[in-house]
Amino acid sequence: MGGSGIAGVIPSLSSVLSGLRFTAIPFGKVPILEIDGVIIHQSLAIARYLAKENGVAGKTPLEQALVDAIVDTIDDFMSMLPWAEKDHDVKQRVFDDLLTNTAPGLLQDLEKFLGNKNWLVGESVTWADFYWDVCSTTLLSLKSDLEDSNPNIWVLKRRVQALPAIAAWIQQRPKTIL
Ligand SMILES: N[C@@H](CCC(=O)N[C@@H](CS)C(=O)NCC(=O)O)C(=O)O
Repeated sequence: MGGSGIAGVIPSLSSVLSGLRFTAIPFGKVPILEIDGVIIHQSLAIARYLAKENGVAGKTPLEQALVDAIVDTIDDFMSMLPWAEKDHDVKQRVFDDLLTNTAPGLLQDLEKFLGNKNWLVGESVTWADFYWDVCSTTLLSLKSDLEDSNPNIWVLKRRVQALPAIAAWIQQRPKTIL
């Protein structure tokens, strides 16, 4: 800031934005969730908090550890995808490679972990199942033939989407174009 006249007393846009960045968005990234004036950042920390609050984090500490492990396993793969790569050709090549050569192994491992169970962990739905549903929707939008093998994890996806609250949300949520 600085200068004389009106320009000297009105803060510049950039100083307002940088102020917002460090007060409202502590680490400068979204998503964030504010609970009673406390801001939580990091999507998985937010999801885990909401899961605990709503009884879908796993019934025991052991189940919760398995839920976290599955979420982190799926997230490891989703984070390898170079979403922010600016070079279109490089981005396309890395996406193709990961979806063709790496994703099938992950899906096979998830299929094995799920086995014939109804849910990934425990006897009822957890946020690991929700996370699988969300991430697999993205994966299918990028490579639809991933659905051609590992049938049980796709049945699980449909099971999650058939839950009344999830089905209602799918009807009303905004459409996202990748
Ligand atoms: N690991 C973080 C990643 C957060 C993140 O990278 N958010 C992006 C949007 S998807 C962002 O806010 N970018 C703004 C920036 O980097 O300035 C999470 O899962 O919340």
